[in-house]
Amino acid sequence: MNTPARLGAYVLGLAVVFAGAFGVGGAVGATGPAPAKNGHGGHATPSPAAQKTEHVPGGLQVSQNGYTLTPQTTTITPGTETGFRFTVNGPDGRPVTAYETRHDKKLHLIVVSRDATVFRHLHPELSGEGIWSVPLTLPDAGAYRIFADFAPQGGEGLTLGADLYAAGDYAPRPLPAPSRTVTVDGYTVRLDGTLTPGAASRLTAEISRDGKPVTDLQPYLGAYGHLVALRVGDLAYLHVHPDGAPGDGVTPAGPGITFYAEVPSGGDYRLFLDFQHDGTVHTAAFTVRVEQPSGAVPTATADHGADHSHSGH
Ligand SMILES: [Cu+2]
Repeated sequence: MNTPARLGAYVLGLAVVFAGAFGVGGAVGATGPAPAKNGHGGHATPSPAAQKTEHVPGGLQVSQNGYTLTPQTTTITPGTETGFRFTVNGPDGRPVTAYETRHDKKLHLIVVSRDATVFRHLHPELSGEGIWSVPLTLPDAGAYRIFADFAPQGGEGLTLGADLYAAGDYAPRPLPAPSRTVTVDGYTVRLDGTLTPGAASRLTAEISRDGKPVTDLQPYLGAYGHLVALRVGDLAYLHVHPDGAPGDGVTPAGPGITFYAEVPSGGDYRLFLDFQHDGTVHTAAFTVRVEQPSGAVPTATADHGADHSHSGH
């Protein structure tokens, strides 16, 4: 958390999370709308723009690059604490037991309701056999998505997603209206910045309490803030960390936390910001509408056409 290299990794992570499954090995290409392998005389190095169009955002797949998220529990009772267990099975089929530590933890577990209103950010315990477990209580019946954000030892970071169900009568909630200011636990958090599809976009969260800027935020997971962004509709997962880190001599402990985020498309997003103050972690949830630039082809795919729906090609 206190080295330039680590900071670099954060920034690099932005590029990897949404811009690039290309960072995690060639196998990923097969999951996207990849160009025909035999065609075009074997492009050894497709342009970065072309790569961008092929990647699949994190969290949409239960299995990727040989790693599979395997919940041992898929249905729970709402309002009741459940010992939620899962494994990540590696290419050999066995539970992975060795992980890289990233952002202070070996694995980050995010649980979100399908309507993107309920959010949990948990850090399960790992047994020697590779079984992760964590107490989990979900408030309401319905469908949930779990995300395991991790890197196997020596490997690249992955976010795998799986479904989880809380039994009972389900009452879906409408998406909260877009808002740049939210209040949580007596704190007011304002979010500034414009998310632009396909580009690293600067976001700033400013935290105040009782009308006064909070300037003594506490480090949480090696940062002053921790932001998860999910695309509404498919819960594509974007894990973003701030620009700067506690103790680097330049990053203030509030009131502003700066992030760089890259979203893959226009649409609605839910952003969940964790921050720690006075020993407690708080989560501010925003709905952000991202405009697709008018007339813009998402990336440099004009030659092949992003929507050649009926053309015979
Ligand atoms: Cu975490």
